[in-house]
Amino acid sequence: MKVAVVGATGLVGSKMLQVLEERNFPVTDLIPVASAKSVGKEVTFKGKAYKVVDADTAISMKPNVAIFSAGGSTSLEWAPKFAAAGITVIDNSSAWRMDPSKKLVVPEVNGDALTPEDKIIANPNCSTIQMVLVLKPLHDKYKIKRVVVSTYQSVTGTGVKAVTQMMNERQGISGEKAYAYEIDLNVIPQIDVFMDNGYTKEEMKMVNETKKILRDDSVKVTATTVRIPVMGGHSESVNIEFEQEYDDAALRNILSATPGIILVDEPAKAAYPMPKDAHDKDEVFVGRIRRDETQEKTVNMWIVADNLRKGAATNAVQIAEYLLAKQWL
Ligand code: 2RA
Repeated sequence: MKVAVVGATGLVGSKMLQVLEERNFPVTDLIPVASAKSVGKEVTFKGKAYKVVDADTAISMKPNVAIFSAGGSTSLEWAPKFAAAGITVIDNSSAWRMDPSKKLVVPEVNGDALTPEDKIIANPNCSTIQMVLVLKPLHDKYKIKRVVVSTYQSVTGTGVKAVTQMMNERQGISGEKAYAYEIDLNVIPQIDVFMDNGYTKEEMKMVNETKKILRDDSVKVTATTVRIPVMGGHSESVNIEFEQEYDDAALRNILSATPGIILVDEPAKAAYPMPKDAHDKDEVFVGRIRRDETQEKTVNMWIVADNLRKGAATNAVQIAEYLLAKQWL
């Protein structure tokens, strides 16, 4: 299997290489792709060095699949060119997510929406992925009426520049800024730009992508997304109101029986999910499950996942695995 990774030198791109290797995806030839300034550099994959090439060269090398994490503008320009050459694109940017002709996929949730004709497939936003994996089995059982989510998002979601800013501030070193404000010892209640409705793009991604992935526009979602100075992953406080009454034990059993979810929920032992424990793991961790005592048919919970893995690289590779299993690659 010839696999191109577009954006191979970035934070998510290099995580994609790590995940492809860890999961033994049958890569016979890796094609790392990056911008002109990185062409000629080398990346290591399965102990072998591969030279970074540009997008045109990558197309000429005829990969079976191209996994993109290179930003929206690069995806808008190049994904159609890869697809036109018969190459299946799995794109981690937001460029195609809300395009009605493109599938937005978390394999465990709506992988069945995929067809062999899908040549550009969108990987959802990291904060959406970890939430919908939890929402889906509960929606199937109790029908979700409304979701209120507040996120606590790692600086790794922004990229290397943000991680460097945080570490510089922590060490009292001045340097390049990814954010308008200090991030260390601070929180920034803005991720991406503000829309006319007063919500940020990140918040509206969670609203709109959740409906698309659950294939149910009746699910109401409202979100507040916040950047915090941590590394290991994104955390989310989620309040879910159901149409039907739920049973506490049954809800826990449903979640613990769902592939990809690990319950960490023993208050008596102060056991709950934290980014430091989710770091570099593919699962979504759920804890602090408790009935909302202010409203019937409503539950609170805390959801944590590594945003670079299940939130990006692993989900994208799992889409490729799904297509491979169907023999569509
Ligand atoms: C973030 N979800 O955390 C966005 C993009 N990765 O910044």
